[in-house]
Amino acid sequence: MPRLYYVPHTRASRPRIVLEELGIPYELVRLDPAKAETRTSEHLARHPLGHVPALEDGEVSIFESGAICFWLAERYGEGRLLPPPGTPGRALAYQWLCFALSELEPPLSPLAAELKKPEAERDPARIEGGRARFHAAAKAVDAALAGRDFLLGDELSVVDVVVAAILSYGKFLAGLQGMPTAEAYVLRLRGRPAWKRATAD
Ligand SMILES: N[C@@H](CCC(=O)N[C@@H](CS)C(=O)NCC(=O)O)C(=O)O
Repeated sequence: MPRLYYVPHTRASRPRIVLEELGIPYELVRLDPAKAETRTSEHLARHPLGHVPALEDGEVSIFESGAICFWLAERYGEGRLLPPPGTPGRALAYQWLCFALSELEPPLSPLAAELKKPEAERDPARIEGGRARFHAAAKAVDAALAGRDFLLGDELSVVDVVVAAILSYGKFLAGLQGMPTAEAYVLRLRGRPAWKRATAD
């Protein structure tokens, strides 16, 4: 049974949503960063930076939320959640995963760090720049979703989980003004029973 090392309200929610979408049994190991449980030697052996998520699944021990989501779909999806390897659909899945992790997500951590500061200490140019970078990438997703329910077409895939999770956080930090399709997509994904179960506690 896959074992997911997990902290709520973090990137570890992505593979948990995928596990819930798959409907397979899994073990959830909750770690508390406030008690340094992500910095024990055991956890550092699973993840060199002591982050979550990390997954153990038989002989497989991997980290990185995107890689874990892809592995789970390939191993347990039985044709769901990812197009077969070597198809145009799989090529698009790689494209959107890489886009999500290298274009859509990177502006958000510096933006969140800036917004955490007391208002008088914030740098408005950094906030504006971070929001503009996020919006440029989010607009590409908004355009790609025109006329389709999911990024790869009519069926949910793991890239929707990763992209919608990032868009959801970005919506909180920067809004999705002028992107009604992306906004509706985030709300639709967040309303799925699997998403609700995975993020309820
Ligand atoms: N690129 C990694 C990022 C992992 C990451 O930054 N995890 C954060 C939570 S979102 C974490 O583990 N924080 C707790 C800690 O460092 O103790 C992924 O997508 O899995």
